[in-house]
Amino acid sequence: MNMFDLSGKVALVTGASYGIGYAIASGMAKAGAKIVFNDINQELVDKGLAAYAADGIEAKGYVCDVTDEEAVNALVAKIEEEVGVIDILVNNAGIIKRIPMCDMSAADFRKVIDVDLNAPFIVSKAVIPSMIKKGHGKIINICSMMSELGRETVSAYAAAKGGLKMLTRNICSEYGEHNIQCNGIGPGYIETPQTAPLRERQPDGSRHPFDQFIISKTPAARWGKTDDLVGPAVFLASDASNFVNGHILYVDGGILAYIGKQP
Ligand code: NAP
Ligand code: GCO
Repeated sequence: MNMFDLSGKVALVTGASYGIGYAIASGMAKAGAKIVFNDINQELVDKGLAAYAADGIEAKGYVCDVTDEEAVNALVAKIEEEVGVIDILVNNAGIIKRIPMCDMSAADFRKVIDVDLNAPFIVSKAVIPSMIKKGHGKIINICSMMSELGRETVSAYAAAKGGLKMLTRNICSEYGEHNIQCNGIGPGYIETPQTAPLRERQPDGSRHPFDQFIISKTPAARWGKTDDLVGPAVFLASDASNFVNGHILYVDGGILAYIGKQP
């Protein structure tokens, strides 16, 4: 079972002050990894550091906007100097804007693409050279149900996450010969701040219509929890997945396999 041990590995998880990134980073820490994370401002980084410390995890946090290539290159150089070469990268940072496409500005569309697709390119490009020198590396891109499906109001997000699926496959294709495995995790609908608007109780105390819809579309009949993603992430970060490459591991309670319950 040592194949799942991450001891001696440095893991960078982007946007990991809370939410899915925090859970994945915490799980990797418990598997032995040294955790490094970034977030968009010092307040969030401090919030994350306090949370990791409360969980007994010694993490290092840095302020960095993942869309800023110069800042990302400086961050990776600083991590390599202060912590060590990054063995595991989780491209987790992401945003969503839920706006009907014809009402969405090009600027809003570009912003989502910038964070959810351009940034994983930028950060992966920054860490791959040292992974090649070291002779191994793991890149895990946090994809989505929207890597496979569309729905109203999430055109930019679906385009980005669909692109992220193919960027995952291309990094696999281009760098697999250097013993770098690049895979994706496709979470289903997970209880985090990002999906909180879809789960808000209605004024009459009833469940949000979208909440009820997702329950009917999920064989597990529940929203996912961030902890549901930890095992899959540790697997893809570990030696247990050294011959798994270009794969999107959907952790969705069965949504993609299911036509949905008859009303
Ligand atoms: P979240 O709660 O909104 O957290 C996203 C994190 O990324 C936040 O800390 C956020 O900081 C950070 N971030 C955003 N833009 C950034 C930037 N430019 N530079 C650095 N950090 C940035 O989201 P989540 O639900 O945990 O989702 C994490 C990832 O999983 C995202 O890629 C999301 O698309 C994906 N995902 C989520 C679900 C779900 O159901 N929740 C399902 C599938 C996939 P701020 O607070 O400043 O924005
Ligand atoms: C939405 C949700 C989804 C989830 C996730 C599903 O508005 O449909 O935010 O996009 O965030 O990506 O996998």
